[in-house]
Amino acid sequence: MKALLLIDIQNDFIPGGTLAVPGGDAIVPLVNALQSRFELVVATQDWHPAGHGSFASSHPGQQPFQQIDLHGLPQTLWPDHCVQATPGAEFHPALDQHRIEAIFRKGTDPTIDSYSGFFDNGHRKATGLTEYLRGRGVTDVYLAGLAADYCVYFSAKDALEQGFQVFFIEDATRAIAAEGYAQAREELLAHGAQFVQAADVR
Ligand code: VGL
Ligand code: ZN
Repeated sequence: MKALLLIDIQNDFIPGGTLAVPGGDAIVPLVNALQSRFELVVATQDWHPAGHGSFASSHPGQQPFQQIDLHGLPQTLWPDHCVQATPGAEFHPALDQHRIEAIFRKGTDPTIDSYSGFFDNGHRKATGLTEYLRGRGVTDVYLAGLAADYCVYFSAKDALEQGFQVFFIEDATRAIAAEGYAQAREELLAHGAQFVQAADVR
């Protein structure tokens, strides 16, 4: 049984948003077409409280994209993004939501970031996504969404670790930075992930 996991297709990650992923809007038609090929579609939503510890604005003197230590974990600082209940946190208006059966929100703890849909960055707390998918009999997880080098990558990595077969739908993702994505791709391949194109998903 396969499931489609839609990662963070939210306004702030789309051109015009505060943490725009180049070409992020181009994936939406592909993602919409993909949904009918799956019995189960699940989404994640980056959902930060205002003043989240991953925001550069929470650290006087620091700038977005600098690296800091956040309570013992390395942290890239980001522009404020996906603040709970703001328009930037909403799914892209063109994203077809009617087949999304569950939404897993992450990044709600102000003290720790959460790129993966499965765990926070310290692997301290689970979101419940693993049990949800297992409970539905899912064996194969197909990933699409934003950003390829952050939340899609970390979700894919955790999905592999949790024992799922992982299919990364490459043309239904976009990266923040090409170098980071190239490295992430190599690592996922080495751990058994498969990279596929949307047209090849049946
Ligand atoms: C993401 C950076 C910060 C993502 C979320 O969805 O890839 N990236 N928060
Ligand atoms: Zn975030």
